[in-house]
Amino acid sequence: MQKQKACPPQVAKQVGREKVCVLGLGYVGFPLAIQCAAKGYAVFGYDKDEKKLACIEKGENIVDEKYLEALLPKTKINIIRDEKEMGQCDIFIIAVPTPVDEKYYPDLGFVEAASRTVAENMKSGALVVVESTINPGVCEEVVRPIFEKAGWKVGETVFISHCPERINPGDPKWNVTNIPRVVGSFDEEGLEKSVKFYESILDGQVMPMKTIREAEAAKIIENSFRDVNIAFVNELAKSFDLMGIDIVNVIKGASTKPFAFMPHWPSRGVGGHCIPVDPYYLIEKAKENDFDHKFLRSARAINNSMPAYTVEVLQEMLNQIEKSIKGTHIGVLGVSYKANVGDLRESPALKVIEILEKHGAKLHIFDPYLPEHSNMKNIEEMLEKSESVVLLTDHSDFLKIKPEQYKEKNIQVILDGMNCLDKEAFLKAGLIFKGIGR
Ligand code: SAJ
Repeated sequence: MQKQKACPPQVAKQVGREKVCVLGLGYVGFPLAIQCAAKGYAVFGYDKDEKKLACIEKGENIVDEKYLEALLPKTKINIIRDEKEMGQCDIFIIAVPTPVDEKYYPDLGFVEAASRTVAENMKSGALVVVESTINPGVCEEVVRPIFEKAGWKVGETVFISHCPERINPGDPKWNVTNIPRVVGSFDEEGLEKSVKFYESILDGQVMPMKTIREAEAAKIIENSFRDVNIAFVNELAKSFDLMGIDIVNVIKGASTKPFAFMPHWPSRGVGGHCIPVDPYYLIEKAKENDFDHKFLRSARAINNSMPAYTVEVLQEMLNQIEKSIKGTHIGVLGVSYKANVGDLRESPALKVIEILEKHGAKLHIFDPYLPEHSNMKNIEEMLEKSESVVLLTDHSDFLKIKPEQYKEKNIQVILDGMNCLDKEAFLKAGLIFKGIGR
């Protein structure tokens, strides 16, 4: 009898390994899919954006994460365009956006749609993990009913968990391969399956929570914690501006305390898809119990007031040279909400730009990461055309511009909306220089 040919190891490994389907291939889902493939899972990706799918099929790194470059060549994401193909998968990760609408109400539409797609196409016994940021109760009140309506029995023919994403875009140290996670489920078996899965793909702690609501709440308080701490220093910045105290130096001083102090920094405002959004999930959910998160609401109001405050500060600076915003050529450095990435979501820079335009400023905008939102080709052109400059994003390139470069273009007023420039050097050069709270 002919000897059975042994499968070469790489094929043998593929036979029988679990299949993971990631729904939502953005800054959360794409790195996760790559990491699962790197750890030996057969990975399938599902997304509504055909352009994104085409790039992934070409093996492109569709997010600005350097650490993925090394993983990409040896991984493969099989794109699913026909939802029925999901029937082969053992694990589903839902990593779709959970934005807030114009009234700051949580928009769970994407999570509901993804849950329905899985519920209609999965096979019995699959594990479904929601990674999208959701408020406490969503898995119980929104996700679970969708699966039960499709005939699945939670804890028997479907296992549902929540493992909140903790991706920090552009972070050189923490990423999907090593960020510790919390995970909660409706039942012991679902929890076990989830902990086993996450321990198999990441080198970091995976903490099982007692309930799925605890897992939902953990993420919300992580980001609300950040929002209120930023609001704390933003309020101090306004107060210390009136007292002539440099808040940044004060925070640096306070940071020498080796315990019980965690520095946050005032700025032109709080942007991004997490920090300014997540607290509203809690604020809105608590209303169902007639509870008013006054503190969270005040923090949101303070942070939302910073773009207007930034313009007020600029107005005072221009007045020192008998100018007003109206008709003045103002250079804007940065549009992105965060340094060294091109991301406009909830960007405070957009709000500052809107107010400056309303005041009749002539804006010369440059963001190297967002050329389509710039009307200047580079820093030189912006300096050439501007009479004053406001920095709104602390991109590394902007920190290299020397005070002399502003001076030689007769730019006298520089507002550092991110407190990232060398204040002393600008003052020494005889420029009118202010930050936010300094
Ligand atoms: N900001 C301040 N002052 C600060 C810190 C941030 O004004 O002291 C502003 C930033 O300019 C930005 C916004 O707040 O506009 C958000 O900044 P961020 O550093 O929090 O950046 P994000 O939105 O990428 O937040 C992510 C979050 N990660 C997840 O939700 C998984 C957040 O939890 C992290 O704490 C954060 O990264 C981080 O630590 O960098």
